Amino acid sequence: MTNLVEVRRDGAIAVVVIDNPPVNALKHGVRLGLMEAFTGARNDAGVDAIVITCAGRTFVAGADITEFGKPPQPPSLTDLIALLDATAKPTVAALFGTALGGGLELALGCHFRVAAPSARLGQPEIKLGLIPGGGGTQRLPRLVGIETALRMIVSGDPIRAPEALEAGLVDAIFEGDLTAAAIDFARRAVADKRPLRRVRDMEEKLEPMRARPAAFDDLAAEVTKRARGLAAPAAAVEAVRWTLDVPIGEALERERKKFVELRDGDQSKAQRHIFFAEREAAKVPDLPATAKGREIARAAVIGAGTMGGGIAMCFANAGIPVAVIEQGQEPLARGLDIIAKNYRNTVARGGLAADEMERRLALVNGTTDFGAAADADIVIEAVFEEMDIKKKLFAELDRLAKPSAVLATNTSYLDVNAIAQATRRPQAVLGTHFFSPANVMRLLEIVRGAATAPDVLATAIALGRKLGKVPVVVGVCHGFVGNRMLRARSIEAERMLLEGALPQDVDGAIRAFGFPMGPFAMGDLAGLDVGWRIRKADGTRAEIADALCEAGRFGQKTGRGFYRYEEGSRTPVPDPEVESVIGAASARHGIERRSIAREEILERLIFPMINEGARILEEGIAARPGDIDVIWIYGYGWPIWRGGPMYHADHVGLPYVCDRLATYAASSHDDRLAPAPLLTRLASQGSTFGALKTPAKSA
Ligand code: T1G
Repeated sequence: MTNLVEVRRDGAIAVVVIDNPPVNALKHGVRLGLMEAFTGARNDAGVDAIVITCAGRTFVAGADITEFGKPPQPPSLTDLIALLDATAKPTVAALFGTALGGGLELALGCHFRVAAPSARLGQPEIKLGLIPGGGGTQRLPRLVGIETALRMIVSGDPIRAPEALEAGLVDAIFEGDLTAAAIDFARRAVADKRPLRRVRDMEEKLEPMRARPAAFDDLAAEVTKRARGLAAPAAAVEAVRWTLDVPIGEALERERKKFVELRDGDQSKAQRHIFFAEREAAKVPDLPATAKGREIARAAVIGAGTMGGGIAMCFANAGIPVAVIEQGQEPLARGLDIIAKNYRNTVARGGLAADEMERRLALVNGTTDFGAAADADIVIEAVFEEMDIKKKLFAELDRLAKPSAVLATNTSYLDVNAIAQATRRPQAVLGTHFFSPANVMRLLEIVRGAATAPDVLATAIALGRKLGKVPVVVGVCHGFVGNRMLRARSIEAERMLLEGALPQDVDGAIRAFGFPMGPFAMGDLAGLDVGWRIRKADGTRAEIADALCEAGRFGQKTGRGFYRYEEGSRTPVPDPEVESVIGAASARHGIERRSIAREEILERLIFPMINEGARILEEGIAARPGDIDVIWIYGYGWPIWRGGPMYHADHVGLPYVCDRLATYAASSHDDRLAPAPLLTRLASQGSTFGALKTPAKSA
């Protein structure tokens, strides 16, 4: 017996315990141990029933993702489940923590499932660009019905034990010692000679949809609405559809085949890269393990504007009381109204219970009394993006906030060190850059100042995770990581307009690549005047965008920007007026306009970003290429199935990226496009960003 699986006897009950921390993933050694344990228990006349459980904090959270892409080693999960299927003794799975993926499928191979009240059960494979590969697409619908199963499999989101009980996924919920309860459940099943039904033989819950197959199409259309570009959701729908009319034996083989196809495909490889990159991003190479985060029991947000309101909702959503401090009653009332409206909309969509909304609203205390920040454990400033205003505010906070408070700025590009120097405690200052809408976007760019103390940094990372964000630590530079790379893209986008492209050409190219929105439509959404004010402040120009702003075209908020918008519509409509503004600008520069191929447009939008990413790694502003990928996926809409800009660069091939950049640098006489030293070096060594050691700066 491997030390990953142990079998204990409790009378005639064999208790099989998996012990593979941290999440009891079904790696090869575990599968070997389970095969031996199940075979032994099945063949042991002294064993009446089998209980399967785990040591540690959770039941099996899935197959071992690190084994994907390596040669498969028997036994497989399907072999284990087939053995359970062939066992004529009651088998009971004791589910606690997160029973996910292959872990839930193992439990679906048992006759009974019992759970702890806090257990969460799900098939998250879709988030890795996969479908369940251990029978989940066939057994789950047989237990909970096709609709519930399809929603679980296509969303990848787990359900809680009470909901699982109601759906028929678990047979009972037990407080207290779950293993003891499972053993007792097994003993009673033996004593009561409970019929041993294999899930694979259960068809009754499939009948309602078999009677109305058209309803399946409607459901499939609804659950795959937001799956643009992703291969796995359509594959999951197809697999679950087999429950309507394909015998389970054949359906399981098809599922396995489709699973392997997706597993070996580019999309899943990219999504698995992000799974691990996201977890790596929270580990700061030089942050001592002794750096413990401070407790955040109360928060304060300065500014009730779009960002301030969204940030306040993050705290309320996490159950942390938050004071929202605004200068005047009128802007405060406006900010609080927007918060309440956002919650009401979520309740109306069924995304939140009304009483939960009331509970969260009660945690938001709006005030014009700056003193309310005095007892906050963290104060986050979200006021106007002007350095003097920020410095004055931080000097005030320095006097007012309690000694242990963390002072954070939500600036999206200003110098955090300069802001920190406006206080006598720069070690307590850092950037917490949320993305709009802050209560929705998952990225939190944590900007580490030169003086930021380790425990202050640890506090922000832990808080980011508590707020349900993906925290990524970056250094101080203009625009940090995301906005700095975005700027490189915007410069090239504007240049292509001068050379011959139109906004819809550029936006069309990047939408086809997988982004939800192109740079010009995004500019119109955010408001062109925002960038205009920044450019005026730092003395830079964007010829066409400036011309549009001078003409009062600020985007959606004025109904005209790079596009025009019908009354009440957010659909960008190409506008001949913009075409003439662009044409005039080309003429002013003596540029003969040409049609630019979509592939060139895409390369000129993405390769300068990759190049800037390489500089960011050289300067140590980001510790790993994976951090940059996570930032672009969770903050800027980079399609997850393409793994992020640095992963994509490796996928395309660094020598090609270098070559194209050199060509574009020469044709546009822009040295910034010349390949960065790190990029050139890796390309010449035949190496990749993926192979870079952490931190990349010293690699
Ligand atoms: N395989 C390998 N490593 C895993 C893992 C897995 N399935 N899950 C987690 N880890 C590592 C993770 O990288 C981290 O490592 C540590 O465990 C703690 O994780 C056939 C094929 C369970 C909700 O998709 O969602 O089954 O950074 O930091 O926040 O159909 O981990 O410490 O070195 O995330 O408490 C399906 C993936 C697989 C679940 C816990 N299962 N895991 O969250 O801890 S595909 C999943 C999670 C499958 C079958 C198919 C979360 C968690 P390190 P963590 P956490």
